[in-house]
Amino acid sequence: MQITAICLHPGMVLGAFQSGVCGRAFEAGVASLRCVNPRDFANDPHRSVDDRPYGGGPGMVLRPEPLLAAVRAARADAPASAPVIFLTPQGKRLTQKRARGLSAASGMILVAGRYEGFDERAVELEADEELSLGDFVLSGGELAACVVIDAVVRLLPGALGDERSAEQDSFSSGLLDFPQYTRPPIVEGRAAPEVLLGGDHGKVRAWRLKQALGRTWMRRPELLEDRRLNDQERRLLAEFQAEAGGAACRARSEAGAEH
Ligand code: 9D3
Repeated sequence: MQITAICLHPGMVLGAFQSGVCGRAFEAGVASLRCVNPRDFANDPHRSVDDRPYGGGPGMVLRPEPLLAAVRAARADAPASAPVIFLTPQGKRLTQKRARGLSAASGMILVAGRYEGFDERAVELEADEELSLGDFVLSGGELAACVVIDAVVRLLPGALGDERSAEQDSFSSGLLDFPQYTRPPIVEGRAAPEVLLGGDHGKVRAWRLKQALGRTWMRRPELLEDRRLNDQERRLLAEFQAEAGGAACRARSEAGAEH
C-alpha cells in the first residue's frame, strides 16, 4: 500500500513510524510512507500557507492554492484508486470497519490541516472522504493522520509478527478485550484468576468470552445492541451478571447504560 500524508509537519508523521509494528512494516516494504508539504507549493515570496479568514474571527485558514497543488502532485504519483481523505473534526468517525475498508486499497492520501482548518473549497474540490477521530480538539491533523495510518497498516498482510493478533482484536469481535495476566501468579496479594493457570483451554476460552461479554455490558452496553449473541454467549453473560450482582449494576448505571 502506498501512503501519502500531506501536512505542514512531516516530522510528526514520519517520526511516529520510526519504531513499532507499523515502523517495521514500512521497513519490510509491506507499505510505503511519504509526506508532501504544502509549503513546497507556496509560490509567494514568503511561502505562506495560511491567511486570515474571510468574515473575520480568530486564527488563520489554510490557503487553498498550495494545498490543492500538493494534493494534485500526490495524486499524480499515487495509484488511481487511492482515496484522498481529509482529516477534519467534521468528518465521519474512524472505526475499525473503516480502517478495514481502507486496508483493502492499494493506496491512500491523507490530508492534515493546521490552524482553524482548510478553505472549504479545497475540501469540496479534492476530498473523497472526511474522517475525524472523535469529539475532542487536536492542534492539527498530523496526529490524526498517524492514527489512521497505524490502524490501517497493522491490518496489512505481513505487518504483524503473529497474523492471528489482528483478527483476535476485540473490535473485530465487536466486544471489549478480556483482561490479561502474566507472571507472577500473585502481585501484592492479588492472585491471577485460577482458571488461567489450570491449562484447560476450553475453560480458558469460555472464561475469556464471559469476561469480554461482561465488560462490554458494563462499560460499553451500546456495543451489545449492535451484536447478536448466540446461546453460549447469552448464558455466559447471564452468569457474569448474576455473579457481579448489585455492585456491577451500580457501576454500569454510572457508565450510562439504560436499564
Ligand atoms: C473544533 C475546533 N475548531 C473550531 C474552534 C477549530 C479547530 C481546532 C483544531 C479546527 C481544527 C483543529 C485541528 N484538528 C484536526 O485537524 C483534526 C481533529 C480533531 O481536532 N479532533 C478529532 N479528529 C480530528 S481529525 C483532524
